[in-house]
Amino acid sequence: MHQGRMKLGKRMSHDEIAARPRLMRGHLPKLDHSSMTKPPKYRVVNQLQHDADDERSRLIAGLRAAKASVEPKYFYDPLGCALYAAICQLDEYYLTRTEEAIFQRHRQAIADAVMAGRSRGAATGGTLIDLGAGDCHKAQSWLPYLKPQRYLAVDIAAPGIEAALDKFAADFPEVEMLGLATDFATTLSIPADLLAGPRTMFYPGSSIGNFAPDAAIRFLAEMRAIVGDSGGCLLIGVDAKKSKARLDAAYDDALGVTAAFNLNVLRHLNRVLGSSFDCVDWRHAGFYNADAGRVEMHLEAIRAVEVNLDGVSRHFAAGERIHSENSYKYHRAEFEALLGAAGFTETLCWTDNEEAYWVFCAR
Ligand code: AVI
Repeated sequence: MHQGRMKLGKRMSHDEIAARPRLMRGHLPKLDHSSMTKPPKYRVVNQLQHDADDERSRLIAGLRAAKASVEPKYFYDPLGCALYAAICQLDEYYLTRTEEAIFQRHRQAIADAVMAGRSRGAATGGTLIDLGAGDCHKAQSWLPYLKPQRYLAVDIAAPGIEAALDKFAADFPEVEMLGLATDFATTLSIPADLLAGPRTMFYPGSSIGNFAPDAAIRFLAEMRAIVGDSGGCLLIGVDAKKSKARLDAAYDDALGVTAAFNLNVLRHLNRVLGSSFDCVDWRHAGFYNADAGRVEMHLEAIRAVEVNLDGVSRHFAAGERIHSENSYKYHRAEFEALLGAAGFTETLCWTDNEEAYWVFCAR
């Protein structure tokens, strides 16, 4: 007998009616046969070797150093990710909008350039490797054009990859969905069994700017090695050098979203380290350093503060800074030189009317 069916011959009280399991007609839960019979829609490989002690020691050493610094990866806790998504919608932060406008305007030409190497390699759809994939939304508009056989989302956030692929797989059932959780800021190595056919590396958002130029060359060379002679290429977005006024505004917006993004690092550090940073003691500094060709972000102590770092007090004088990010900007020729140093020999470039942003296809 069904648990929820009324017993004959006995009237149910109001309380019994309210408490009965909702298995009556019209409320029968549907059995999800698909999840019982179909294989999972995606596969995620986790390469993250989390050495918490090592990470903690590096973090503390950076904060205790005479010139204190923290790695930009500490921006991206859940609130930091939400604040970064908000930054991308700011009037001042032209990067995301401009890149998307270039993609939209030149979608077919860029897709043709990406596919142009295919005759040299296998003629199949190959693998689209989305570096820093996040919620995979940037790749979404490319899939119908590049028609890969496989899509590989690479990101440091393993749970984020699974959630994104779960949604993405339903929209593109013909594409094999794979994920790789790894910290590619350190090194990029993709297991061979995740790759098939020509390899297209997709690295949008000008995130390459967050590497110092020598580290950027190292990382681009790793990408070049993965493309190999498969007939694939690298499709990458890069922010251009421009006026200090425009860059200062992009990294210190009127609403204070970038300030919140930067200050949130202190909350994240308190959680990770048990430190005693108080956001009210600090202010955001974000500005273009034209001599270094980069935007710098710092957290600056408003007043002298003592911060408990792992049981030891660290004194920060008023005006002392913690360096939290660099975002390098490139003239077209400068970035082409970086690509050349990394082993790419052919490049194509698209830009907007103001030459505020570059999209390169390199092989
Ligand atoms: C993720 N990265 C490309 C951003 C940038 O512009 O360097 C991070 C960011 N920092 C402040 N605003 C946005």
